[in-house]
Amino acid sequence: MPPARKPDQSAPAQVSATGVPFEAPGGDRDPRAQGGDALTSPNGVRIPDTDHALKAGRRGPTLLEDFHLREKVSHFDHERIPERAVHARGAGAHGVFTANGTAASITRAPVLAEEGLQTPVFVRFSTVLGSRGSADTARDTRGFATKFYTKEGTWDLVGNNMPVFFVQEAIKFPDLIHAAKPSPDREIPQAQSAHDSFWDFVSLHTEATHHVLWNMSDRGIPRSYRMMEGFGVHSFRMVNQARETVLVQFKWTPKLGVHSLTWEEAQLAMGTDPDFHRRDLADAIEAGAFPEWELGVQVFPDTEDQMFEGIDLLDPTKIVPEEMVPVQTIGTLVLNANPTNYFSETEQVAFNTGHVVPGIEFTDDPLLQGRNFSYQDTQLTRLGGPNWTQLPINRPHVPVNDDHRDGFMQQGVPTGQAPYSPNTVDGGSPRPAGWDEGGYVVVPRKVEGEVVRAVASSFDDHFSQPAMFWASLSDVEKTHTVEAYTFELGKVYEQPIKERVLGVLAHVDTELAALVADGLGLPAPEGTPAEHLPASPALAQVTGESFPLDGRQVAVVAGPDADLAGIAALRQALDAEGAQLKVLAPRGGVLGTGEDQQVVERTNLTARSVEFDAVVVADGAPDDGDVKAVVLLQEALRQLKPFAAWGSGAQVLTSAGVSGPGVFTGASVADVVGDLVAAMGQHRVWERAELVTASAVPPAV
Ligand code: HDE
Repeated sequence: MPPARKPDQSAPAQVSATGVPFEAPGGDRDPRAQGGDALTSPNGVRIPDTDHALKAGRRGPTLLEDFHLREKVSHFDHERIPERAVHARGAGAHGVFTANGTAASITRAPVLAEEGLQTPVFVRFSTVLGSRGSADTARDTRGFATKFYTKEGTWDLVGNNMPVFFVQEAIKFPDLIHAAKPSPDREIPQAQSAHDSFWDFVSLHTEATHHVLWNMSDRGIPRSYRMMEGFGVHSFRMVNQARETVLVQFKWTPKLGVHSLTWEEAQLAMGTDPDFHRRDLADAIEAGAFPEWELGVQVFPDTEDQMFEGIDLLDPTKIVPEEMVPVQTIGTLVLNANPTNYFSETEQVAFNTGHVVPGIEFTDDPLLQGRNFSYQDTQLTRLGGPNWTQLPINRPHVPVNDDHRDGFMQQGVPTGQAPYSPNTVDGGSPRPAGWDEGGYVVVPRKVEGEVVRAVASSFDDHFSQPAMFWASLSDVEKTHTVEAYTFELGKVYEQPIKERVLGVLAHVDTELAALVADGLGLPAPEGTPAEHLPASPALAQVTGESFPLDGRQVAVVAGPDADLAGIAALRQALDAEGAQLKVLAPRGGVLGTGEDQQVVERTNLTARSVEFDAVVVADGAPDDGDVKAVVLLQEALRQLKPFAAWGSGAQVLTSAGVSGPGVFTGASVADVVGDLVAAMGQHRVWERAELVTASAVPPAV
């Protein structure tokens, strides 16, 4: 063994990635941030000119000697890392999770069990199919991945906004994704499931029926990441201090309710604002309307067969209705800070379902077992090696002493001579930690069975749960779901694929199958719908319940002669509800002077209906029939948005053909604002749904 390093041979103090010492970087400087006034090269040398290459003569050849040119361009050449194979498009935020203590009886994980404990988190929301630059509002499942930086190590809860999955086994995942991604020859369509290979796959894998139905329902086009539920999908095993176990399924419930876009809004947003969800999340956090969710669990006894009343808890295509097993709230998540740097945080964050903490264990769900391999594996390519947990956003907030050494981009400088265990050279350190020291000691469980490539017969029922989901939807959601199937299948070229999908739908519900067939101009398919559990009201989105308006957007149509004091009063009233007002006028600039002055935030050219949850017309707004303003009002009418107008603003609505339920007019702002706020709390004016159709222009109310 070599002698210990002498004090006078100690290495220089560590510096941060940006070259400054970790301790006391000066001022309020973050040592991770680049700083200093002078432009430098990556090795810290000050650079006098970054606009011109070093040349032999002003019009002469560029010299290889120009290290600044070489490094600048070369670094740029390598700026991109591979995008995620799935979930490439995403948006993230920092936050905090606070446990309420209810889970103490079922888990020993303090992050969930310790009342009042606050754990920092980073959450990344995503679409699944599109590339990193694709539009946010595509019809798709949304990812809802949460990294908890707990006192016992990092825990990643990598869920979706839908509680079921397309396939029951991980080995099917590459097939599913190959079928759902754009065609291999032309690479179209981008971020869409409306193409032959997707529908070919799901019609041949009827286990996908349940998830497809969720995708075709309004859940596939959320209004906002802030208005989505989240689900862990799999059953997990929880272990308490007494080493007793239960099975649980996780659910995030948004404070703002679950709401969706209309298909027309989703399509418009893809053109007018492809960053719709990303912007909504960042703007809400920026405005202090911090998004909030309750984390809940459904708890099941950990029986030998891991079933609950005939529902296989290991089958990720099944749910247990909340009416059978209520969701118990165990904590609250608040997202309160936007990322500082998109790449360093949202792009480099890497989740691993295999990262759990003591008190949370896996089940034998074959999808989960496969995921536990995949997430670690994919980071090796995407983040360039096994040290991805050392990236700032991925670092555990607890000491790490893992005996792992070396590898690309190793950022630690381990000391000691014995990176193996057990050892005597480093005095036996690090040593294993048992249960009492917080070690991840797996609760023994018995497993026996024959080695087979097969699943249990309890995985064979592919239709009863989709049938239950369909039966649980409100009428308006059913209509949207029929339209979504009809749209997507209408984009499919091969008739046999459409017919096969209709054949599948016939096992779900006769009316659903017949309506979609009718829209496609095909005969209604034969088939007997599956028997199912009673409808689960918890699965419907449109229920009459009212929700807070945090971060909602309202347009006020105005112009040079508008009642600016009224606009100021409206803004104040909406501010009190957490909603934001945007002044819309024919031209940009400022309206009025003095106290009541209003900045024009959108012009008729830059605004589109999808951006707003409600539209108000001010007294004195122009009633000149400007086609862009009229289109905005008519679109908002079709999209079932609440309207209000005061004074002469009411005439602007009438001229545009806007009337009927959810249109509030009066002499002053005070006359209309209460009704407006109440209607926005319902998300849309659902009573108007039957009166307007997407093709009715001018509207037929
Ligand atoms: Fe994923 N999934 N997945 N997935 N998944 C990835 O990991 C995979 C599945 C989910 O914001 C990848 O780091 C397999 C279910 C989210 O960074 C990859 C299987 C659920 C995210 C991967 C599944 C998810 C991913 C791609 C079938 C919901 C984005 C990049 C067994 C419960 C996380 C990466 C983020 C990402 C594999 C199924 C959710 C390739 C093999 C079920 C939210 O490893």
